Amino acid sequence: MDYSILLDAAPAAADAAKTAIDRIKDSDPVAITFFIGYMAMFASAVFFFVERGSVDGKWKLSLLVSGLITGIAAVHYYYMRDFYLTQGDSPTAFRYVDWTLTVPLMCVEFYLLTKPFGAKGSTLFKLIIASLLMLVAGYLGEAVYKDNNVLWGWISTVGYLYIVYEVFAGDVAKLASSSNSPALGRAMFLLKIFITLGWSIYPIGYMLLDGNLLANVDISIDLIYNLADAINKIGFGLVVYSVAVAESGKK
Ligand SMILES: *C/C=C(C)/C=C/C=C(C)/C=C/C1=C(C)CCCC1(C)C
Repeated sequence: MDYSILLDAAPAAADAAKTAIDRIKDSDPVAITFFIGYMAMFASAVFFFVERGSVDGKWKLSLLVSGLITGIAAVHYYYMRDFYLTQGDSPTAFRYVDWTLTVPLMCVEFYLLTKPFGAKGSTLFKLIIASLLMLVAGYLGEAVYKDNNVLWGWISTVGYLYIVYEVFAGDVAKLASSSNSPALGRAMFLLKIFITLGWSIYPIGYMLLDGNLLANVDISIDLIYNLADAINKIGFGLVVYSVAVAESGKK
């Protein structure tokens, strides 16, 4: 048995471990946001699961979905944090696996908000298809056809704009305007803010890719994505939580 390969590998492994510790020691902001993201997602998931007990019937499902979104993200942040620390590179595949699970769940969340006012399953279906187009195209541009990331970014944007359209003028908007609950009205207003401002942080991050509009700006794409995830997953979860509490008459 030839053990020399192990001896060769040992210093490399030690190096990788050292860089991980060095990154934290050097207060690498990206590494720190992966840590904070992990803990914040985890804590939010616990919060949403536990708070299910304090809201009325139909809102329990909404809080369960919020808990799943942040819980799934917590698991991915655990791996992304590790990947970033040891490889010093963007965990693009983990990132997109996470989004592919959590973005459709966010669409379920929008659907559940408008369901009491007659939202149809077909609306949910359209939102999920649009979000998948957005994410698959984004992944192809970011990981597979990097040289053509601008083109794939535009294709992805078509999916994104369709979701914006649904929320502002399509089915989701029509239903929300037919409700007379002030709490739901407020939630729908905030939903629009999250979809237009909160979600637009992602394409801005994407523009940092080589050859894209902001390629010369010296910011880590992960810093932008981590910030956006915290705002959108935890922030929107809290919006749903506040409607749920208000509608449960337990303010
Ligand atoms: C929890 C994760 C969320 C809410 C992720 C949302 C992601 C987007 C809205 C991504 C959008 C993109 C574009 C509109 C164009 C460029 C490629 C993407 C995938 C970054």
